[in-house]
Amino acid sequence: MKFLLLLILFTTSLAFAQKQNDQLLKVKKADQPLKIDGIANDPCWLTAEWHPLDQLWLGRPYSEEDFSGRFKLAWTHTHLLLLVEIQDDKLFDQHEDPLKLWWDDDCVEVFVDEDNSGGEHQYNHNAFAYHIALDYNVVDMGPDKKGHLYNDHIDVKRSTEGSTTVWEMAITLYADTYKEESKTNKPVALFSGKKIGFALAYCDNDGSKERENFIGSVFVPGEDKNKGWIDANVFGTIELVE
Ligand SMILES: [Ca+2]
Ligand SMILES: [Ca+2]
Ligand SMILES: [Ca+2]
Ligand SMILES: [Ca+2]
Repeated sequence: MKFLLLLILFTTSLAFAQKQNDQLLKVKKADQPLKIDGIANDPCWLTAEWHPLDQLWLGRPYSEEDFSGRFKLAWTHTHLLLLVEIQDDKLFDQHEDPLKLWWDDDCVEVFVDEDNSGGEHQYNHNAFAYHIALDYNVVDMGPDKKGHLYNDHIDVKRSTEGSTTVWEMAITLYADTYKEESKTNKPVALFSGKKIGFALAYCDNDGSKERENFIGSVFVPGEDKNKGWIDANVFGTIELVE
């Protein structure tokens, strides 16, 4: 009986949990389309401000040589634009198959909730959690509870010099009505004033069987901080401005 009560309390708290918009970033519009080449000399990157990627979601405290990261955002009417600068002492891609344990290879993870609704998204498209691998494969879990490639959602290139990797991406946004089997999923148009649920993370592995660290861009309250892949309420919010 006690267990049943707890279960009811837990499920209702999930259902009524509201997206908080306290971790808000304003994102400026780019005047020109991006040249996706992993080089940050596009006009929009010269004026956009850096945001830290420094919240430990999983793993042990790390040194600056092991990992540090920061990012910039911009937008056009067709794409959300993202620049990620990562210092990582070893790039590690142990699984050649992009759909095998993709989160245990070095990868950038982009969380996008197009309508900023928040809520549960583990096996649906209320939000996407794109894992972008070193070889540019883009993976998320589909409604069939399996990994799928969404390479046509993100145009990405990286450049690596020493331990610094610059990732440059143009992300196409899709609504929660997205269907894997459909050829006619329509991208969502972006406009000034639009709010989008957003978070960024990096899975750092330098040679272990499983990822060593998982570092995110937003503060997640509570003990379990690895919630982004299930719960879009923990994402930050971005607001598109001119
Ligand atoms: Ca560029
Ligand atoms: Ca590392
Ligand atoms: Ca949503
Ligand atoms: Ca690494």
